[in-house]
Amino acid sequence: MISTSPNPSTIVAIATPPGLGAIAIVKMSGPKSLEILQRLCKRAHFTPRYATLVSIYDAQEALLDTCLALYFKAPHSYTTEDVVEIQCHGGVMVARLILQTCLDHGAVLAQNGEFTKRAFLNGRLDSSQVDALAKLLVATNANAAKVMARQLKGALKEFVHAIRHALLELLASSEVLIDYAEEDLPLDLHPRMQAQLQQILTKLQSTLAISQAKVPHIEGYRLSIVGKPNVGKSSFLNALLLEERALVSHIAGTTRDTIEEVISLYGSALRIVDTAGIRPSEDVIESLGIAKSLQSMQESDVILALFDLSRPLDTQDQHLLTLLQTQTHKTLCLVFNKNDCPPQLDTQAIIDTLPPLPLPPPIFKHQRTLLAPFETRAQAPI
Ligand SMILES: Nc1nc2c(ncn2[C@@H]2O[C@H](COP(=O)(O)OP(=O)(O)O)[C@@H](O)[C@H]2O)c(=O)[nH]1
Ligand SMILES: [Mg+2]
Repeated sequence: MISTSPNPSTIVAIATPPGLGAIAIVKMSGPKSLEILQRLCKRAHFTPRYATLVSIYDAQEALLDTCLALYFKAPHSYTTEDVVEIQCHGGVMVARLILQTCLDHGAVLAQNGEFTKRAFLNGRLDSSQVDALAKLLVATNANAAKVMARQLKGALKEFVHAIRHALLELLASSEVLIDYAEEDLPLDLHPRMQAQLQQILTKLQSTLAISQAKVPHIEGYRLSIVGKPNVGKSSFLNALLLEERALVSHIAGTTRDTIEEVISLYGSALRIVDTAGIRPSEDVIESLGIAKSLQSMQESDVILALFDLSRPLDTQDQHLLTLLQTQTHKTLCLVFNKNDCPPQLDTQAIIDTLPPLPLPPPIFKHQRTLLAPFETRAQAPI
């Protein structure tokens, strides 16, 4: 454990974001927390971990609010110090007045993240938990929030401790092997150690593989809609979003820049990118847009490649197919658009050109539901 200062200050901060709301929370941590609370409320006794209804007064004894106060006695608190939480009425003013009174009574304003810093320095949280907390606070999808909640509760910490413990035991055995090489040691000690080491290695490798597979599940999937100009990419984006987000027109090259939108799908964030139509172009601006389309394709987990069912395969489609052939490690979905028009495209020729498709990520097992809004709309002439 890293030791903290022997005389820590008592820090105070408003823990809730500013703005209109029913409740705001003022939080204190440090040796003077209880004394300051007693002065705020003119009340001597607080039972640790019990909510107490109190009236709070400023230094001039003017009533500020009627609040709920919670006192956590050291070391049974978030920071392991004496901690006080005052739940006052929301809005910006009441919490600010209570904060100011705490400062008047000797507390100092907490730095950003200082409560968690103290929790870490005092051994309440380890670095995996601090990391989880930082990610939990900015989580934008349900999966990320749930994974980080487990990590914050100590799941990763326990796993690391278990591995460390097993490795320390192996270290002890290997020192015995070296120091007492002449003694009558069990004959199978060496192979047993090798087997244990292999077990640890397998566990670490499988955990790493599972964690890597979960990354897009937590951070979200990136999906690019690509195709030649005018094939219906922007229409497809709008159909997925159920809103007219991107401009749609019969003029080729309408979408110059990539357009990104995030939707939440089965608890995961799905970042959908509509791209500029890919074709050989002399136009400087269009070429910049096409370069961004290619980059977006490289960075995506899933590529939705659109083809126009109402026209025969042309050199622009072939150019796209050549590019798609290089994206073997990606999940590729072929979309044959404009199925309301008489078909002219040899779809089997396109499928045969491409390597076998890898399995889609788990989120796309719901593909039918995902495409439902589009299917509904695509049936009507656009
Ligand atoms: N008939 C028909 N026209 C479509 C369909 N999807 C898009 N379009 C039309 O195709 C043209 C180009 O669409 P757009 O989405 O801008 O294509 P993008 O250049 O690939 O983004 C527009 O006139 C659309 O209305 C479809 O499924 N059927
Ligand atoms: Mg477009």
